[in-house]
Amino acid sequence: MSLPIDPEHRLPSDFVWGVATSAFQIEGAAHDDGKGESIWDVFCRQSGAIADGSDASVACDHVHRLDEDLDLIASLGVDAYRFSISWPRVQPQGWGPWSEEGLGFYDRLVDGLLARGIQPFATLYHWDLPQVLQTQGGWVARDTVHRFVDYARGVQRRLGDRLASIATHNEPWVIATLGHELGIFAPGQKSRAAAAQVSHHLLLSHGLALQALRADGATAPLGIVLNMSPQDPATPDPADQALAHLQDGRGLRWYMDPLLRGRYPEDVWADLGRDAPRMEPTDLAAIAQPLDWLGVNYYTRNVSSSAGPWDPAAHGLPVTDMGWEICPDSFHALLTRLHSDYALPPTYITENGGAFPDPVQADGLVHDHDRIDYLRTHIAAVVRAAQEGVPLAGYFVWSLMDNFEWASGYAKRFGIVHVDYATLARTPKASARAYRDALTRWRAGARA
Ligand code: PNW
Repeated sequence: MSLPIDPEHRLPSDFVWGVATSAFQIEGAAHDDGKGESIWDVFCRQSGAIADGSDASVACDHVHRLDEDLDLIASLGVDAYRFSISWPRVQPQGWGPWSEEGLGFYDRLVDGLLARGIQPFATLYHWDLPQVLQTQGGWVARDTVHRFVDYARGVQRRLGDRLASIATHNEPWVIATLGHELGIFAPGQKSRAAAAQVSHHLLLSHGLALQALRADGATAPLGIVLNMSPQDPATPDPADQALAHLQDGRGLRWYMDPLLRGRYPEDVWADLGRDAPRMEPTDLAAIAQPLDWLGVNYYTRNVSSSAGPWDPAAHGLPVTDMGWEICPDSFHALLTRLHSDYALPPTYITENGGAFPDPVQADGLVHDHDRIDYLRTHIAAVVRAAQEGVPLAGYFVWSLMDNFEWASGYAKRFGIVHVDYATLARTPKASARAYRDALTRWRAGARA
């Protein structure tokens, strides 16, 4: 079985194919020399926070298996590897002294990628805030914005000349909404006002970091990664339509409008009422720094129903193991909509993939045909959008390997490489081979 990525010059010949991970989800080595605790280390100890009661102190033990994992990435034939840097591993208290052990780890990761001809795409913040900063108010506190800018400058000083790309934040909506409004992700707060303030501070820290890194002579292209789900009304009923529009405002326009147009969407601001964020007069201009690139993470669409939560499985629609509807047409619709509504910079699909049960078969292999199908149809949506003029520059599969899926623990598997958590053995699934073969064929066609 293969992924028929059509190679007929429909994508730029420098289109970047990659795989993605994040630090907390794979690294382990949570208590290694010099590393500080993150809010996720603490959150995992809260009873009931993680579905299987697990934590990520070992995870995939990536820190201690770096060379093996570098060879694994190289074996996939990808152009690029997207990873994140653990702030408390390199700056244990979130400010002040740096950890040489921590910085040295990322030095070896970046050099190991470059030695194998793989472009390092680094994300500065994929949710693991140093716990010391949380005790001082976390992202609700404006001070954290300045701590983040200092951290970004330190990383750039040490690694910047060797990175192919730097993202400030991964999915500010998830941090704000799941972490501070719904309380199902770290730090587990439940306040709409706190969430709104956090979203503003994340955007502001992004903009100020871009200014600072550019002033420091950054050479790597700078961007931000947003998660996006199209919002479809459950019925033509005006109440459902209005809800879908508001959900789109909260999830997509709330981030895209300040980044690309220098203002928050009025309808969402008005809906927040007294919960709207406090800001200073120059904040919006700071947020709207020119982006060298935009990252889009897509998994599913959302259906808005004024009658309450809408479950795709209950409507007979195909879903992944997360219960998320499999909907490649919505992916294509999202990309063309972004292109018509905004002046997009070069845009990368920084995450796309699916969780599936993935039983190991009698032959010891994982024949994950569901995942191959998911990747095939979603990559086809990307190719179609690119052909229609959407400025797409690359695509990253989530994820390189099975890992700690946040509040779901280890039960949900997104990897194209299987991880046996008893032995930590890595075994490429059928999807890994299909992806590699597709890239090989695409390159042959792109050169022709
Ligand atoms: C993203 N939602 O998280 C993250 O960037 C990854 O770290 C994660 O493993 C992956 O997607 C799969 O979950 C999300 O509920 C988590 O809308 C939740 C949502 C979206 C993205």
